[in-house]
Amino acid sequence: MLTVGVESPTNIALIKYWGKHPKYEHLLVPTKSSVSFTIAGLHAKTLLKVESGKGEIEFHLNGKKIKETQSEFDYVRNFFDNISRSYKFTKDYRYEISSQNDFPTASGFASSAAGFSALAVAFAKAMTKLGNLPHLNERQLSVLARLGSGSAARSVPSRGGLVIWHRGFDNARSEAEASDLSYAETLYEPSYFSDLSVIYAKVESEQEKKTKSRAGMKESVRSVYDYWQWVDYEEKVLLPAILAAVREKSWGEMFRLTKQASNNFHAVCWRTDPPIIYLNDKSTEIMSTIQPLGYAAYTFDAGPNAVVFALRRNSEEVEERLKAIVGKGNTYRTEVGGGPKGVEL
Ligand code: 2P0
Repeated sequence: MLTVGVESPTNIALIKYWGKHPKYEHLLVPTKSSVSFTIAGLHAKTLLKVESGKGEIEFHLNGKKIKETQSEFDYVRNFFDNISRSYKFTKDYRYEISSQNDFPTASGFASSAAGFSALAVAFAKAMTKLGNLPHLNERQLSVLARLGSGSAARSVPSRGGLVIWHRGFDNARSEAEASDLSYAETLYEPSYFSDLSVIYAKVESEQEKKTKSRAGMKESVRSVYDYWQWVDYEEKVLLPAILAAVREKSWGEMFRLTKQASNNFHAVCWRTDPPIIYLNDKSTEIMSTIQPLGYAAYTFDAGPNAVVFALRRNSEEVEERLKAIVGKGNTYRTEVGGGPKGVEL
């Protein structure tokens, strides 16, 4: 038996991924490119044990065995089915996966991005050791992680920092090319963002039920009447504008555009039929508190918790404002961080 361990960070998007291209849906190729910060201190640690078998999977998440009937198991099974199309040898092994999120409870986040990034990197390492695969480069690894969960592609680049995930399909002449061209890479390393802090604000209670991203984005692509106009605007205007602001270290402009991108994403969710409403009263209170500040930005994903970026010199004050809304134990301050690492066994 061979065991490989990988620790991988989560990421938070400034320009969101929300929808798969209908032609390449099974390959998790997105309708548009997205941009994210890799986050320090929020990791998934995954141990992968591999032995001869027939593609069997055993999956433990945070110390609990996940049953084959649970949706988390489906995601993992889909991942192995997906990669077995390219790598036939995948089905010659049995896999035991133990994944542990070391996310502070105060962050309110449990993301599939960190977990699938760690699993994809661990799988590739194991298969290289077993002689089935050559050493994969980061681009190939991020494609592999994407086949587990789209946003996981952005957690793979080893330098972390600000990462772009290219939608890729524009220049593709085949399905295989569309898949190979849709990868993530670091644009700026974490040290470039030493002026910035990242603050998580947990709003949701544990039992809140929400629409899962995978199902929600499918409904948005199907039913939002101007979905493709939004995609076009983000791809051609908003994304390049955010990258220009980062290049110039115009943080105020980056904050302004980040808020706009988050609002646009939630507007798309609202206009989905039936509507998807991820934000609650506390989320909108955070929006109205942070919106006027030139030195901070909020962004929200598929849930009511906020991630706030702020100038480091203002970050204590911003965290105090957030504490006044969500309560003292519900914020977590961190920074932009690096990519995945091997775990010593
Ligand atoms: C993002 N989200 O860019 C966006 C913003 C949620 C809101 O990526 O179906 O779990 O596994 O590819 O990666 C969540 O979607 O979906 C997500 P799948 P995923 O971070």
